Amino acid sequence: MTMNRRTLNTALAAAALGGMLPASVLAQKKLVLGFAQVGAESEWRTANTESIKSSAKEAGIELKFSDAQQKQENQIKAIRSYIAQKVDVIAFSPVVESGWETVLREAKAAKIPVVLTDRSVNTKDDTLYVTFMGSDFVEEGRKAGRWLVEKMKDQKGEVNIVELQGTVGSAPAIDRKKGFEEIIKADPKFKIIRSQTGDFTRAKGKEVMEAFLKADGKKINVLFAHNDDMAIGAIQAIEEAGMKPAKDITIISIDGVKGAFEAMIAGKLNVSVECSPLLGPQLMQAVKDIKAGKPLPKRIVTEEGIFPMEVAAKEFPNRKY
Ligand code: GZL
Repeated sequence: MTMNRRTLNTALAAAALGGMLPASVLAQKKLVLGFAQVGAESEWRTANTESIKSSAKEAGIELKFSDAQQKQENQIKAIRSYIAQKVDVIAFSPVVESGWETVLREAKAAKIPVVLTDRSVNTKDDTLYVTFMGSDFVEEGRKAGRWLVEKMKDQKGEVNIVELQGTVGSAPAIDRKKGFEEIIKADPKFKIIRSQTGDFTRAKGKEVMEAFLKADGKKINVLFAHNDDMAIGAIQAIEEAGMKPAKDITIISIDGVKGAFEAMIAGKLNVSVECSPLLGPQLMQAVKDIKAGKPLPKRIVTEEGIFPMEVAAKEFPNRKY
């Protein structure tokens, strides 16, 4: 005879009341996840935070969440507080690649598993984390480079590029630069004439682009921005300098956030390489799998596309972030 869930629950409750089962077994303890977020620096980050919070709720996982305002010391403090609170799992998106081994060793000593999301860390000891889930930033840089090579294939003279880098020392900034340069180095006409960090924010992106324009103005043919927010800031600077974004200066960026689609539909951005922030569901599944003792791959890569302005209007209604 099979019992349905309701009957089973009634029987279990009766057993507990009868003192046969401890109530704690019934009121299954909620899993607790401590998440140390980078900050709120970009549209991408806002969407990433939303994905994590809504997925935790949906999964019935108690989420302890902190915003480090892009400061490593704040992320380390948050991780230490999660260790002290004895959470079940710790997850975080490391603001920069280095400086994590000490705190990760403390988590390991406390037997609290750690999941890296979005960005990875520099460590030789990969027992310090269970898995790293996120994009392949080198491939994102390659996609940007391949799009530019194709776009400029009939261009005879020099192609002068200015680059707005992401946060100094962060995995996306290091790897996107690496992938982009790997592709464009095949043709000497491509020259990166200026490169500086805009820290992934619109404000800094605009400020640095203003300096680039002051120094090289009409000489600039292309802007490669490591994220859409810096590209959107740069677009404002280009317009204020009396030039036409996406026409006088070809603009390539990465993330694929709504603001980028709006800029492409307005004809001010040429292409955005997708970098999905929607890691929440995968993270919650990983938390449950870890607690259920299931093995996880060391690396889980998010699949992503590339969106040139020609397809932006058609694709925009499908965008989830
Ligand atoms: C990439 C993520 C980057 C985004 C930026 O996965 O770490 O950080 O590209 C965000 O928009 O600030």
